[in-house]
Amino acid sequence: MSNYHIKHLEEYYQVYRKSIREPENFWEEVAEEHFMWQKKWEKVLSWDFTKPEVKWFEGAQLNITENCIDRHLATRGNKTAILFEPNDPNEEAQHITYKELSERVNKFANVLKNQGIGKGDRVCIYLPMIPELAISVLACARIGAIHSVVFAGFSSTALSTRINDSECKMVITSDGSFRGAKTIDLKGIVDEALKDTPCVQTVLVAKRIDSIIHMESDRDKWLQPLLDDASSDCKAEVMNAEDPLFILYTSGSTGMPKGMVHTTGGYMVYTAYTFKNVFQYREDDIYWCTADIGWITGHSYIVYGPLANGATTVMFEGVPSYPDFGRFWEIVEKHKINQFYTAPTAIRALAKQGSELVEKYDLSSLKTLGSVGEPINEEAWHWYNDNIGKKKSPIVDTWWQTETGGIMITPIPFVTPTKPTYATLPFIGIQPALMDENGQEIRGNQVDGRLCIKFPWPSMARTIWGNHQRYRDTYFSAFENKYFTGDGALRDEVGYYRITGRVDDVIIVSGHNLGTAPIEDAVNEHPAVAESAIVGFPHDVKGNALYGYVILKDTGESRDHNNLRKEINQIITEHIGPIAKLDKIQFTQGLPKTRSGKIMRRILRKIACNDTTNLGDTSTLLNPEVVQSIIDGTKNSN
Ligand code: 6R9
Repeated sequence: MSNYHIKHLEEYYQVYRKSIREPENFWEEVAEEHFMWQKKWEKVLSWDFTKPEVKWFEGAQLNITENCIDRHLATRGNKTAILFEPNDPNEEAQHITYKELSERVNKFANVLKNQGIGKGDRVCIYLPMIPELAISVLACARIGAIHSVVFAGFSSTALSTRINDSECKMVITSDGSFRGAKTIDLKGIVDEALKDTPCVQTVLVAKRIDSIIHMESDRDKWLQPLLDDASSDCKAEVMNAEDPLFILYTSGSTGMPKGMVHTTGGYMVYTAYTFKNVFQYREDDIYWCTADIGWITGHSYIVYGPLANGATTVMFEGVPSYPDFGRFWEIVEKHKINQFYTAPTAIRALAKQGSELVEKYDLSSLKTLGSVGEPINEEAWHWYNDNIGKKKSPIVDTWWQTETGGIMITPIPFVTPTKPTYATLPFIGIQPALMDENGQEIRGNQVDGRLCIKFPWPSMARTIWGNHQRYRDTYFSAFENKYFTGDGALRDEVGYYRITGRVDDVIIVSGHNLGTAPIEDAVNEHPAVAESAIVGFPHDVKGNALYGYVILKDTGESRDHNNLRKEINQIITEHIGPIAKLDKIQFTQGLPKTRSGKIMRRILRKIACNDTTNLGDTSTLLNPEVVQSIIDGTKNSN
């Protein structure tokens, strides 16, 4: 038990050291004490990063849903497992107990079986944030089918690419979805996507918005009548620890998304263990992660990690701006949220609205705040800390990736002293390394380099679906015997890590390495600036120069752009040095963003280089229309 829940800094260092010196003993103890296995492993770990091949708990047998559901029934049967908060605040929230979850997952699992789905088959799930999403994920896991959740904001083209890549036999969707004041015709998007997906035999359709939709005979089936007829008893399929649990696509440097494959045993152990510690979850807490289950954050920290701990996890269907920008805080008050986990992009959007809407609500239940997805800039960090956490709830800035399956570098609340914009210390069992351009590890503190991980951890992705070579090339070829994250990081004088942004975003100006994130931080310090993105463009003398895209706060008054440019560069000079000054600044209304809120720098880079002939695939952007307006605005950059 002692290793499972870390309570102070000294204990963190102790447990950390043990996890590094004897990783196998360490993870074996965690796995043994806290999970339900049908058969124990023969070997805790075997690995070879040159192939690469990693196996955890080889020979063990289990089913993750027995760990997430069945084993809680005796003691937590009537406890809420999933608390569903609908898009419309006037629609009643649903409290789904562990007992009810068990029945619903079993029924759903039997429906899948009755429709011919078995172990190893791929099932694509394209659903909004409604209970059926979590339930269908768990139903697949129950019978050993591999789920591939596609975020329900992706277009039909993106959906069909993903369905075909992993040859899904079935698609689970809904008639439509609610998103703020809008309704979205999800089934229409699926119909479009399925025009060219010969692998799909069946489409199950959940009813959410009660719209009239086209049902393709022989292919499309309403879910509810099938559930009504199904038994609520479904034996959990026996899975090997290394059997695939799911595929989740992440975008890469080429147009083809990478289907990251996660396996069962190690993923379960690591997501459960990180959840417990990173959020300091206690038995009666109500935990809310605002991500969508379509992303890795939702897989690991809405579904699997919380449920494996018998937690109450909130699923929110809506958006932060509906019916107004106070919605998140209204929900915190309504459900007395104890842990709140969101993304910097949401924090910045909410901060832009001021603090009036925050002050209307009682946020005193909050104990821990989390951030994930991109570096959190200093201004956003302080706003979050001051206005939401009231300076008493620690912010856990959690760095990790779809590929890592679970949180890798993070403070542990009430254990690790936080520092704005720092993800702080490696989590238990994680061995980061900073590398220089010549492939050498940089030792000591107050250094920066490319962030690698030099030892396997249980929840790492094992391959890219159907393309092991690409897995090797992308992650294991840049640095010998190390997993390369693609991110840059610095380690400060006490050993805290700060993620400085994707290494592909590092720009070398006059021989100096400049990360875009710290420059953006500096620009965002200007009181008139809402958001910014920095890219490099070629320069005769310096090699590269810096181009800044800047969104101004909407104050209603007009500002002198040339003065602003001077002031922004003055702040950069103060924060980083004159070397980081921007050669060009373009004021814009928006920035091209991926659906998970990341700025698409690739596009901005091309525009800055005046190379707009081939911008690549912009169809998966949240706001494709913004691209043309930025191109049109380049003539006003200076
Ligand atoms: C979980 C998730 C992964 C990339 C990652 C990094 C960035 C995520 C971060 C962060 C700085 C943090 N990132 N968390 N950068 N600080 N706390 O977001 O997975 O969508 O695969 O993105 O996101 O660049 O490499 P994913």
